[in-house]
Amino acid sequence: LTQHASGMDIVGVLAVAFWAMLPAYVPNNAAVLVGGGPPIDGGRTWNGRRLLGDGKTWLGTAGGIVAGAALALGLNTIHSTVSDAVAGLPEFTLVAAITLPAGALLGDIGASFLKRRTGRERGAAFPGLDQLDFVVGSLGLTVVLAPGWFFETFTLPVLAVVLVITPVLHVGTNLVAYMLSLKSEPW
Ligand code: CTP
Ligand code: K
Ligand code: MG
Repeated sequence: LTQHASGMDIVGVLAVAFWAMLPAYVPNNAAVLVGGGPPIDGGRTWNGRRLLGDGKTWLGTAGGIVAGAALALGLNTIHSTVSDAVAGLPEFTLVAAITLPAGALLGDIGASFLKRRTGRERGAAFPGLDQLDFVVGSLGLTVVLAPGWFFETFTLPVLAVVLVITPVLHVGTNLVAYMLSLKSEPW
């Protein structure tokens, strides 16, 4: 296969962005599947509203982190094979394999906190925040705890592509989950 000696073409940038973010994309969907049981906030309220709400559970959070980390380590095992076709795909360090999904769910939890503070009930939409909370969380936690891996992987073009494809993928997967009756709202 031909590969340009200098720079990476747009397909390469897209591939790196998607590959690197997969462990951050999966946890929210995994949480939908395994979520349930005691909520993280234990039912506590603040100014008459739930701290986070029943939609943020220990089980969903743990399941999402395990799913995302397992995916990252799974991608590592096929890395050498896939690298023959696509150059520049990163291998996940153990720390990045954990911070990507954990940060994604932290961002989602932070968004729920903001939703409750702004009077939105569980499941209410918060356009913009819904699509980007987990990107900010996963990239934020990763840049802090795995800065070397972060800057090696997320060059400016890759970061730009992540910010464009993430909302699109988020809207698409949630719509599919809704149509499959896995999720009660299409966002
Ligand atoms: N979920 C969970 N734990 C998490 C995140 C999600 O158990 N940390 C599960 C819950 O069953 C949740 C569902 O996944 O209802 C959908 O997730 P999400 O849309 O993020 O939660 P909402 O129910 O919409 O709640 P909120 O308004 O607080 O975002
Ligand atoms: K959410
Ligand atoms: Mg929701």
